[in-house]
Amino acid sequence: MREDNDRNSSLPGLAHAEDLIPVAGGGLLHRRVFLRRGAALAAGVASGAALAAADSASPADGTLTTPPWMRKPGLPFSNYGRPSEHEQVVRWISANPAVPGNGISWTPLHELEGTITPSGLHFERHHNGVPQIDPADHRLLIHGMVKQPLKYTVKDLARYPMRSDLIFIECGGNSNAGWREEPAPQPAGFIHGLASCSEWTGVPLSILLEEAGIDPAATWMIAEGADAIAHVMSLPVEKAMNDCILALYQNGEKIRPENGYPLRLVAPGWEGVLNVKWLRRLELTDRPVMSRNETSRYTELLPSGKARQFTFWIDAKSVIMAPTHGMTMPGTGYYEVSGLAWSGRGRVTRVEVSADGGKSWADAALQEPVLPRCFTRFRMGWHWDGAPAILKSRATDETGYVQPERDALLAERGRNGYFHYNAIVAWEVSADGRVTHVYA
Ligand SMILES: Nc1nc2c(c(=O)[nH]1)N[C@H]1C(S)=C(S)[C@@H](COP(=O)(O)O)O[C@H]1N2
Ligand SMILES: [Mo]
Repeated sequence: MREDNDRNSSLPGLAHAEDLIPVAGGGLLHRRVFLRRGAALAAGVASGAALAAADSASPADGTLTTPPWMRKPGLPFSNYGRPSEHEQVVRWISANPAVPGNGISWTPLHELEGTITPSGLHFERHHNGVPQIDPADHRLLIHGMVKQPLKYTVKDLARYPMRSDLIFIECGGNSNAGWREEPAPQPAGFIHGLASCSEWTGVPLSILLEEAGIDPAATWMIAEGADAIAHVMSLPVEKAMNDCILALYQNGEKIRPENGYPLRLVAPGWEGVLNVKWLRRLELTDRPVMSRNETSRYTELLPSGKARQFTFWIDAKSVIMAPTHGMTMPGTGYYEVSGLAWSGRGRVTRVEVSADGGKSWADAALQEPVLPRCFTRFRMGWHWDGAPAILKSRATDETGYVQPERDALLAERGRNGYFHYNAIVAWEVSADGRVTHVYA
């Protein structure tokens, strides 16, 4: 988050810049501020210190000192790059020590920018650990209700036509702390970071299914992974033929072992559990397999006594990533409120932000490109005057679906929920600048 250096500063030029007139309660500014350079400068957004101020990197005469790293050649080349040693951005692991290999690690979404998740920070959800697969000994079998069963090596698959899609994957259990009575005292990524966004490249599944020849009576496809639990999930054939990818690459390089090396099913817009990692078998059938993860898990018992099952789709969600729980605002003045929005059903068409707990809303700027089933970055100018505020964001997708308030979601789904929580998230900013997760 960018901020004003100067405590209690007003925004110079505000009176002359129409773009900086507040557009909603609590000091939200017009989104055009981000689309016009001139307006941002007029607002005095730049926070560079005055030239006369001396600090460890520059004397008072307006010159710069020569730092040690300019006095000798730098390090040699490296075969594989790593983040700077000054950056310690890591996944947060919450694994069950009683069940080896079962657990999760969270993407620190609040510490990242843009929309692409670095591969080494993609969230992880394993039911039985990461299998150490030698690609030479890995096969994909397509069988069941097909004209001819087919078996592929990884090298065979690499010869087929490929496509790339920027796609988020989100666990159906993401954000499930929202079902608890008390708001989880965690920053955004450690409540909502079982969602990550990558460029996935691989073979469109329809090509291979056509090659095998699907029996018209087959309505389901059962996908199995090569991990010790042999994770299995059922998908309708229609989805398999429509847009599923057999991914070999993630962000330009071979998929990381923890995300499914050497081969994973990507089911765009559908919940994470269907994106079977370490894929080894696709069986065409006329009924779902009724595995644990599509019966006792990733389903929810509704107040009516019926359970939601095979819900598949990820509904629209948005979360403000900056500021987030645990931060302290360094002072009043100008801030950029920024976050991520996504929907499994297509493009995000609108994200509104509120600084007064939802009494008034203003449209945030959506950063281009806005792609279907991909993270969308939103940004909103905010002048914080030091009064207590409650920040919220609300996403709408191209189907017209609007992200619900928490009360509305609880009223619809009841209190047995554990999965598929997508309600509006609220961060309270108190007068001393502390930011806290609240239900409001
Ligand atoms: N073979 C296999 N595939 C799997 C799983 C698994 O444990 N084994 N976990 C599923 C779940 S519940 C999710 S949310 C996603 C997580 O994908 P990621 O670890 O690449 O983020 O993978 C899915 N595919
Ligand atoms: Mo999941």
